This record gives sequence, C-alpha cells and structure tokens, in this order.
Amino acid sequence: MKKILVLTMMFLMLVNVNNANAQSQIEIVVDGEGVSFTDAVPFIDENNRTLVPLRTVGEAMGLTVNWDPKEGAVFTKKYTWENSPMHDDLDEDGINDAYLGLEKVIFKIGENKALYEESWYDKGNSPNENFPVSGGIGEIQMDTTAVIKDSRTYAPVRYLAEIFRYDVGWESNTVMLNYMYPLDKLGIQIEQVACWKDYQGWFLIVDDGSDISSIDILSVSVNKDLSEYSMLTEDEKKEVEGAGLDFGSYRTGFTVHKSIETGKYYNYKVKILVTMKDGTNKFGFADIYLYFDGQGGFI
Ligand SMILES: [Ca+2]
Repeated sequence: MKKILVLTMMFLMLVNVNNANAQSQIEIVVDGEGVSFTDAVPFIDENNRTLVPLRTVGEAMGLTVNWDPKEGAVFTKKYTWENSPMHDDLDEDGINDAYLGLEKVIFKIGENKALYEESWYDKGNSPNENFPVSGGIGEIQMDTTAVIKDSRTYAPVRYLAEIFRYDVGWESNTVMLNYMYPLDKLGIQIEQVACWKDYQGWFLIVDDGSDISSIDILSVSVNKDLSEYSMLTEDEKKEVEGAGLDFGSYRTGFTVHKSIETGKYYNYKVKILVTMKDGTNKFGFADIYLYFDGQGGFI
C-alpha cells in the first residue's frame, strides 16, 4: 500500500548534517526569502545541534502553528485535491481518487522524538464526501530533544523541514530550506526506460512550451544509500529510441548504477534542480518504487 510507504519514506529522509560555525549568528532562508527573527533566535545546544524557534520557521513554511499544553508544539498543513503533494489510486482502477489532505507534526518538550500524522481524503463528488479514507501515524527520531526557552519551542529545523518536503542545505552559517515539488507539479513526467540488474534508466519528459530551461540531478538514493548515477548520453537516448520507444519531446534522462536483486523491492529518491527560462531555480523530487522480477530490459 502506497500510504504505508509514504510513512516509511519520512523516516528514511532523516540524516545528519554538520553544524555551521557555532560562533556565528545562524540565518535561515526559506525558498530564497530570509526569515526574520525578532526576540527568539537560533542557538546551538550542548549536543552541538542548531535549534531554531520552530514557530517562526514553521510560519515561514506556510504551516499552521499551535501550542497545545498537553501535546506540545503542533504544526499542521492542509491540502486540497488541487494542491496536494500526493495523490493515490485506492481502488486501483488506474485513476487517482484520493489525496494527502492533512499532515501534522507534534514536537513534545524534552523528548527526542516528534509525532507525525497524515490523513488521506477521498476526492469525492461533493465537499460532504471529503471524509478521511485512511491515515497513519509514526515517530520521527531526533538526535536531540525539543526544548522550551523563554516560552518558545526550539528543535532542530531539519526534522520539521524534511517532513514537509524541504531540502535542507548549509551555506556557511545559513540554513537553506527549499521546497521540493513533486515532478508533476513542475510539469515533468518521469518514465522508466530501462531496468537491468546493474543499471536502471529513466527519461524526464517536459511538455513543449514549458518554462523549464534545464534539469539537473542533485542526488539519487536507493533504499537510503546514495547511489552513483549519470545523465543519459546522446548515444543512450538513440539506443532507447532505436528499441522502438518514443517519448516525444523529452528533455533529459538519467541512469542509476545500482546492482539490484531479483525478487526485491527498491525505493529510489531522486532530487532534482530545475532551472526555469527566467533563470530562477526550483527543487523537485521523485519517489520511485521498483520491484525487480529478474527480467532485465527496456521498458
Ligand atoms: Ca481509482
């Protein structure tokens, strides 16, 4: 079931990052906009982790932030069918009928784990039918605890950011958070074109008239481990087309150099940097599940 895989994905994304210079003021930039901190500013705790005032960053990410005396700091994001980052085909008729409609993350003070909840909704024929059809909860293990300081909740920004699909990067003393769009929201279609036991290949297809100028792969991980990859060469594109496949006006493609075993499942996470024709950048991600039946070939 895809919804269970979604939850699993959340925990796989959590990796460590080195801290910036402890002496410097930490700056946070969300989608290119600097976050203004007033009285509450980021600081580095005794575990050498950068803790940020969660409310300020959460609001900059467009999240609804509430303090619940019993639960802790609660961050929620609601989606509609149109703007949801994930859709699913629960009755397996080939047409998506459900969407991720609500995500909630709760940081409890003094605990080194946060709680994650998600709810999926039926597309429905009327608003009255938009009841949750499935959901799930999980825990996010953190490497330090959420704390209260001057009545503010502080925790590492990575956990909040990655749950809500932001890429987290450091540039000297600045934390860069960039929203990673699902590829379809960027107008990019991803099609697997080759599946061999030593390598797997995909096309990234962009419609004619798109505002996209170029696509670069930032990283590929397979079952959590970073994997070698290469962009498709002109020769490889010709070879695939020579196999009788025509994907129209594709822009580029990539090959992942991963040895896979027959009868096993693999989860590929691909981070993509898109440059638009106006020179701006957007981040994207593809989350691909693959079962290898041992029959290598072009798809
Ligand atoms: Ca369906």
